[in-house]
Amino acid sequence: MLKWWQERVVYQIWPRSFQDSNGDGIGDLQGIIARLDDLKDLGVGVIWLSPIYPSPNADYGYDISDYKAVNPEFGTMADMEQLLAEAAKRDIKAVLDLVINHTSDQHRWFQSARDKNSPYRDYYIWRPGRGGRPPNNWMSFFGGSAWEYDPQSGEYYLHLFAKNQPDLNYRNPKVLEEVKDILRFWLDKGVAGFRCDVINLIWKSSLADGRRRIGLTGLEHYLSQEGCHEILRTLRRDVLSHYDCFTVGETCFVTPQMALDFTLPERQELDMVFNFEHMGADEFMLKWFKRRFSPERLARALTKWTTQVPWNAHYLENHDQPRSVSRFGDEGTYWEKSAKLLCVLLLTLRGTPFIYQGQEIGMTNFDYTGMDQIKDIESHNIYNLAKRLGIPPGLRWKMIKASSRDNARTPMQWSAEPNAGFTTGTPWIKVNSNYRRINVEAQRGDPNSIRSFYKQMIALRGGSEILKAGDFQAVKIAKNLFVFRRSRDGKSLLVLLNFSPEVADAQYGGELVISNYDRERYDGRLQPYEAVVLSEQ
Ligand code: TEU
Ligand code: CA
Repeated sequence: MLKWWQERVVYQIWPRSFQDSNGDGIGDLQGIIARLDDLKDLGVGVIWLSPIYPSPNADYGYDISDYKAVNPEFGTMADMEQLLAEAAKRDIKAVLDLVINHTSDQHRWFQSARDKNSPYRDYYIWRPGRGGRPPNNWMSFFGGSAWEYDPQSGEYYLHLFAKNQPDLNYRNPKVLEEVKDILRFWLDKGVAGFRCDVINLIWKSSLADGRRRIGLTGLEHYLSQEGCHEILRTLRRDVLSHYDCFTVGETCFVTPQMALDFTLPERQELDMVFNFEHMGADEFMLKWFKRRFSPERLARALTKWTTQVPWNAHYLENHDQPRSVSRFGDEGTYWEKSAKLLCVLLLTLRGTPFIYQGQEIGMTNFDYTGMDQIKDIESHNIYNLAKRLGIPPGLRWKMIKASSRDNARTPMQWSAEPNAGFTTGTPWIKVNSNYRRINVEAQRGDPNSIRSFYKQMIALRGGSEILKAGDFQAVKIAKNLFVFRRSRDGKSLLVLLNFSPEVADAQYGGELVISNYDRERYDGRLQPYEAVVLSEQ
């Protein structure tokens, strides 16, 4: 018997860029409320809100300065309570982002902790330097050392991400009690679960120097450590198990075995995790080093995870990743077909599908021309690091243009009105100029639109025990062809995906269930970027 968070499709909202309701150019909670009918119409069963808490916006909400309040830029606690009520009226559950590896450096705990005698000192990880240098050789996810010197207290503090995001110290039991309190605060308001930010990094087994590696020196001391499992079991036992809720871990560098250790029901830790392996299908080592997209690599990663881990959280894009149609599909001739192909892939894999705002209308990477338009701290840090390393400006910009998180953070495109109907004011970040062509209004009433196809596929999945609960088996993985079978109770569906602009020979039999092309029956040849689902009975 499936749980509700396995039956439903999740829609991720990055509030700052979703819908502005008061003309200040920043998305907000009343804006989300105004769009709930759109999401209901799409067939969404859960919304995941990226952080809605007060934040100085060093990392746009992932640096939290108060865990039990609402960012005044987004609205009030009354707005949040109204949002939860309005979503519930539409049978849409809401989950929040739980960011407990670190707080903002503006959180009152940290501000107090800068005093060595503060009771909050040990909420964070402080160490003296070594000969005027950081306590160890660990590197930050956002480039540079993972330590920042604080002159006020004469020591360094650890930050795996930006220096504005000091890591919490889970060796201090008070920190875990604070987290339990935060969970209860929101669960008592009716929140139905949490997406747990970098949750597999929260326990640092040692602060010893790390083995030298490209990028994240030190990773082996904090990646998916046993202490992290103990914390998750405690949170589940003491809080989460008392509510009808789910948790999905964002677990970078996770392996299938680690995922099993986090998510097998008998482990009583997380319900599912996001992995990143398929995101490497167009990357070389690091996300900043692009290589030609390989559909075969994408298919192999998805097959590996879907066969080795019983239940996955599947996604193709989010607020950290470039747009999937630009990356794994085609922005030109086959924009619509390839967006629909990616829709079929996401909604026919075994696991909970996560759709990111704008993916349902085929929003593309940004059309920015320079760093002055970029807001993301990660992009600026990497750009400056590349500059220090002597990488020429043209190549630096090419890296940012292809991989910047701002590709996913341009305002949601609702209509062809100014600023794509996102705001009546000046948007906090530039709207993609293609909004007149790509927007919800243009697609809502068009039965052949990408949005209409998402609506169809969400309904198809919702009505199919085979797609929701059926077994998965890869049938063929070739250069541009991915064929897999979903089966249950003697019935099966075959999914055929052609990731190329060429016609592909794919001789498989079955009754046509759906294609992203207009056809009555399947003839054994996939058109460019064609996706076909066949019923084999
Ligand atoms: O991201 C964690 C993470 O792995 C990032 O390094 C991410 O993979 C990278 O930015 C991709 O380019 C989470 C949040 O999703 C991200 O928005 C936050 O910046 C980060 O944690 C720190 O909270
Ligand atoms: Ca606003």
